[in-house]
Amino acid sequence: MLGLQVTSAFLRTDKPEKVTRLVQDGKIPVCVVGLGYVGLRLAVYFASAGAKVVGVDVEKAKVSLINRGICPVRDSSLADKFDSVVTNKGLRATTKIPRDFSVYIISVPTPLDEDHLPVLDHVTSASESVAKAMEKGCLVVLESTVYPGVTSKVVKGILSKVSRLEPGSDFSLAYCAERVDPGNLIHMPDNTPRVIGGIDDTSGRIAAAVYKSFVKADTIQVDDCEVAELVKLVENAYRDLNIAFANELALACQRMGFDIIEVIRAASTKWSFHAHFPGPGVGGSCIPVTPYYLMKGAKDAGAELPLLSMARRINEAMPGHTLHLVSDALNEIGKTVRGSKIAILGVSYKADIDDIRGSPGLAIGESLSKLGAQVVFYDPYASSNAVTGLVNRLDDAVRGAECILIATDHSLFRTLDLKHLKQIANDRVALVDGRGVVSPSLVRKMGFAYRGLGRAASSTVTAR
Ligand code: SAJ
Repeated sequence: MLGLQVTSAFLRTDKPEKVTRLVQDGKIPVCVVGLGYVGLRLAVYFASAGAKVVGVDVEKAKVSLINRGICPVRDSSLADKFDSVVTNKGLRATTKIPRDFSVYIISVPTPLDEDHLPVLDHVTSASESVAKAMEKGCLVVLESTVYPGVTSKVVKGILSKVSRLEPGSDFSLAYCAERVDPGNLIHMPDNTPRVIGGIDDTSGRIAAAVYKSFVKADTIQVDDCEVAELVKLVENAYRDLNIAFANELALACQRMGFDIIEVIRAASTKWSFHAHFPGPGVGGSCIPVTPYYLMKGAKDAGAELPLLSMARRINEAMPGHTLHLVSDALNEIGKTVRGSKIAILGVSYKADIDDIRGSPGLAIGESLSKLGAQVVFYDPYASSNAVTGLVNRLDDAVRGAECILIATDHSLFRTLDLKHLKQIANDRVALVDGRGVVSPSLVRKMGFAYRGLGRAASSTVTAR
């Protein structure tokens, strides 16, 4: 590994393309702090571009899995690259932040507390650990989703205080938001543009050069860290707003006698309509959280974002609306929630991944259990040690059930053998589709009592 003085010379003064090449040649080593869904993917992509990468995580079990060549997350879009970088030793994991690395990238969780206020504890503690390990001439990048000012005030303050190095002249500091969509096989880290902002122009340029070692798409350098931090919040808040619009429309369509899925599909034939669909809740650790970071940043500056908080209220109410559909459908077959067996298909927060953080299915299941239902979960992506009441076989979940609730739009739930499920369920059975994945007319024809989020309770013609 090049001595730090040399790399720091490259890092601060040399042509950016040299930095890119040195990263790819393994001469500028990269340390990724935090190996969650985002950090692990980042470490793997840097390593697959040739970089020497050390991944750091507080979870010993995760570190040992990675060093044994076992990917700790089930994500089809990561599996192959992970195997190749671990076999050729491009990626090593540890619990201790290595000293005198040229590049440290912090990618740790930024959750909310019970009052929906941002929690920066992981960011501050990671910054302290990096500050103790870093030397003159290095680059530090924050990837975690934060509100404007965290990089240039909170992180910069900790790094300079603890390392006693001068930001800018002694080390570079930038913000580069992660743009990861777990399970997405189209938008991958190497073909997704990245927005980068530095505490100064040089920091931004160097950070862009480091990311170019694996990012083949554009690296867009914006004015400073604050702009880059705000861009990330805007991207995700935009999504939360549009999901709320789809959810609000869905509730109206149920009453107006329309099928929201048909309406949105048809509307999305217009060039300026970006389709979002209703769901039983907005899960994950990004979309439901980001709007609160944006509201906090705005509020600190005396600005209000009422539309965002309204959207959050709409989305946070969707598990309740879905529960109502279950109760309504059960009533149609002369049953109540209390005493009914309810099979919930899907605990992952979104299709075709194993992440259950903020899972709408689990939230609804918990409420149904409290109302006296016998709730059983089935999800081919989830593991039974993470979910109580999860069964490994679909038939075991559905056998004797009075209600089937589809809570996640896993691809395989679009081709369920409904005829078979009808045969093994209770003789009178309801099916509630929270994701618009089954055909209402087909389900009704099979004799299910059907309810669909955003779809009229009975056939659309009679309801209008
Ligand atoms: N959802 C809906 N209706 C929709 C889209 C999503 O109800 O039309 C629900 C999902 O089921 C899920 C939640 O919202 O429960 C979040 O869905 P998501 O696809 O946005 O999932 P995330 O959290 O993985 O979002 C990621 C984000 N990446 C990160 O910041 C980590 C976000 O940047 C992307 O916009 C998003 O993927 C994407 O575009 O797919």
